[in-house]
Amino acid sequence: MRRGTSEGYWISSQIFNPSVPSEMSSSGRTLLLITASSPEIQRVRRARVLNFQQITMPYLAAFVPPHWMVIHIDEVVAPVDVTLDVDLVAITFHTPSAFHVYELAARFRQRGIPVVLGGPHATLLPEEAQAHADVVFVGEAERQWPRFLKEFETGRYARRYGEDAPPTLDDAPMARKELFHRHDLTGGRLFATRGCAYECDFCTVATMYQRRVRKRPVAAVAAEYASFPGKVVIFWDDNLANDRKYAKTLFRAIALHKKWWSSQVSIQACADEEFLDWAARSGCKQLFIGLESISQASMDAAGKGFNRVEEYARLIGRVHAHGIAVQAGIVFGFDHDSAGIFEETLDFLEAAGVQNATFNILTPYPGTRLYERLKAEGRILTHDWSKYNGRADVVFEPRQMSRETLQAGYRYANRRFYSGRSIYRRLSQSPVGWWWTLPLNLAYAAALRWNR
Ligand code: B12
Repeated sequence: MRRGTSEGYWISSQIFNPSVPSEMSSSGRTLLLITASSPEIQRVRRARVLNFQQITMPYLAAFVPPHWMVIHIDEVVAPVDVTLDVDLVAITFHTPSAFHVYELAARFRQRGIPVVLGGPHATLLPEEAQAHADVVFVGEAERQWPRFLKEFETGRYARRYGEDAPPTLDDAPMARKELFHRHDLTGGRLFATRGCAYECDFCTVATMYQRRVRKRPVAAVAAEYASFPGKVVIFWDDNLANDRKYAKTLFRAIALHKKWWSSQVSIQACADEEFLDWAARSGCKQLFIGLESISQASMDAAGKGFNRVEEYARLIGRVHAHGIAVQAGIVFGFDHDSAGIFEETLDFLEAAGVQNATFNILTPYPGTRLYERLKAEGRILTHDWSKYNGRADVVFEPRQMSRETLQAGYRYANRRFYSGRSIYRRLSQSPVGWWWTLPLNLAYAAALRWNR
């Protein structure tokens, strides 16, 4: 196995020299896996300092038979060379990269190379994706992906693959780390569970995973966790606290490895002292919590009324008391949001001493109840998917403010949160993990200024 050529490809099986394409297929077939990220979304995300590894393709690679050579290109780190001589191309993509991916697919298909599309957007809009692909995967692929590869080798395969019932994760393999693009200290990425028990109206997860939460066996997750050479691991779970009993067992199993980890959880878990205690003891350094809004009316209307706004400050305090930093997920643009929401939210985050935040502009992704409602109300402004980026563009008509106010409010939130005054206020209010939260805040502040 080898990795990280100067061209930025991550490949397996044999030395890969793009200038000598005939070498590639000599030992079998060659599969090109692409983790797509359009130039537009990369521009929008420029101010995000951390360049995270997506595991979807290294994970799907683990199902590929050994006689295939696998190349992985993650567009966050390298452009796709559409002249590569491969037998099959498979692409995973989010909604904002859809048009870009359709162009990429066309370039390969013009050369007679079959293209398979899958991931969130293809799952939510399979008919649209089908017009640009030879094969479309709808939803999860644990059972159908290996079946398709076998059928592909015989030359007889279907145009569409999907699962009637979501697969169990009992035998989920480890992702192939040699296909990761990050090999530094922050390189550990895995998932323990899949799906979310809730169905908030703006979120696509319930539709993508057929409203079912599944868990990998604790021993398998602990073994994958231990296999990362670096100190820092992120669980890419939708909600690691879906089943708190499972989570606590997992925390006990990983504690002995003395690594640091982070994941996404719903705020109710923060009322569970035992959960926080074991999270901290097992090395949890930060929890990403979907606070979404400090307006209870917005949370109730979005089907996330279990987020009790009056409890936020106390629960964040509990997380901090366990030495765990908080990254708040915040969304602006709900129907109950008026122009005052930006300042009120920032006042709250500063008073609560929140260490990090991800701000989003409400975006009605297709397949969500939010999309259906706004469409029925005639409030969807565009179907240019590249604008469904949640950061730079407003794609619907907000109820209580203009589009410009929403955009300006989003920018204000980022600028104020990463201003020297706010960083000082927040981190002195709660100095938890200041030795890493301070440099990270300063790096975000610099990146925002640089990309203004
Ligand atoms: C980790 C993560 C990230 C990371 C990782 C890096 C990345 N490049 O995406 C970060 C934080 C950077 C990120 C960023 C973004 N993300 Co994100 N992210 C996730 C998260 C939480 C987990 C994804 C994951 O790794 N799952 C684990 C793998 C194993 O599962 P999987 O991807 O579902 O794959 C399975 C199947 O779907 C299928 N499959 C998937 N793709 C393919 C392709 C083929 C060919 C086949 C056969 C099968 C297949 O097979 C797998 C096995 O069953 C998801 C939520 C979710 N559950 O999907 C959101 C999610 C995918 N993200 C989302 C969004 C919107 C974004 C951003 C646009 C946010 C923003 N405004 O910037 C950016 C875009 C980034 C980019 N560069 O393009 C949305 C997508 C909605 C949509 N309609 O597209 C999701 C669903 C969150 C949500 N709740 O709505 N994200």
